[in-house]
Amino acid sequence: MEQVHTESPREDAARQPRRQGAGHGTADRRRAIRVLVAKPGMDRHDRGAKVIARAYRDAGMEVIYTGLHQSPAQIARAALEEDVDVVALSILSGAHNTVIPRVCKELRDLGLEDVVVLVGGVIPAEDVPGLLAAGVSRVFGPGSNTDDIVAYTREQVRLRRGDLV
Ligand code: B12
Repeated sequence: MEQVHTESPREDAARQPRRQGAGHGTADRRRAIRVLVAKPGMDRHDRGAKVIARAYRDAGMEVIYTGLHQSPAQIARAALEEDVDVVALSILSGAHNTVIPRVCKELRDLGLEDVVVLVGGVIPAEDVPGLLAAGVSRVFGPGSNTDDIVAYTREQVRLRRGDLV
């Protein structure tokens, strides 16, 4: 990965299969939300990814940014190694229909079904249903409010951790 760790990687995560039910324990409910911000494919538009990474960080979340040009397998592997709650994919290249479902599949193949997958960038409205069917929780287009994104992300993680307050 190219850059930015807010804390050191969890090395043990790479060697062990993901815990069954991870995220549902009391301790897990209290831990800071961990977000992998990723740029899949050949897209060089990185402003949106950096805006989102900063918004999450300012909201107290732990953020790992992959940098540019990540393959679906690299993104899924990073999600496993970093033990994240959220994979936040930013894509403006037009390749979303190909790349995003592959990321979702790679995550499933690694047993990461409980990770929240969010997508943002330039995504035509007619492509959104296909991305949701592939496993994406929600798609955020240009002009999306970062407070709304942070609030939605918190809510989704809370639901997945079984914290229904
Ligand atoms: C700036 C820009 C560039 C810059 C990029 C600089 C950079 N380092 O990012 C430069 C000049 C390099 C560039 C190059 C190109 N660009 Co350009 N670019 C733009 C432009 C004008 C603005 C993008 C931007 O930075 N917006 C500001 C950021 C903050 O907004 P954002 O990324 O949309 O993010 C917001 C939301 O989408 C969302 N979000 C984004 N990511 C995520 C992720 C998550 C998880 C969440 C929750 C939310 C979220 O939240 C953010 C805040 O609201 C857009 C047009 C547009 N209006 O979008 C075209 C645009 C993206 N570019 C386009 C094109 C075609 C290109 C080029 C191919 C042009 C060329 N022929 O060379 C190249 C491709 C370069 C490459 N290899 O990728 C097209 C893409 C078309 C498509 N997808 O179908 C667009 C849409 C222009 C157009 N209307 O045709 N570009």
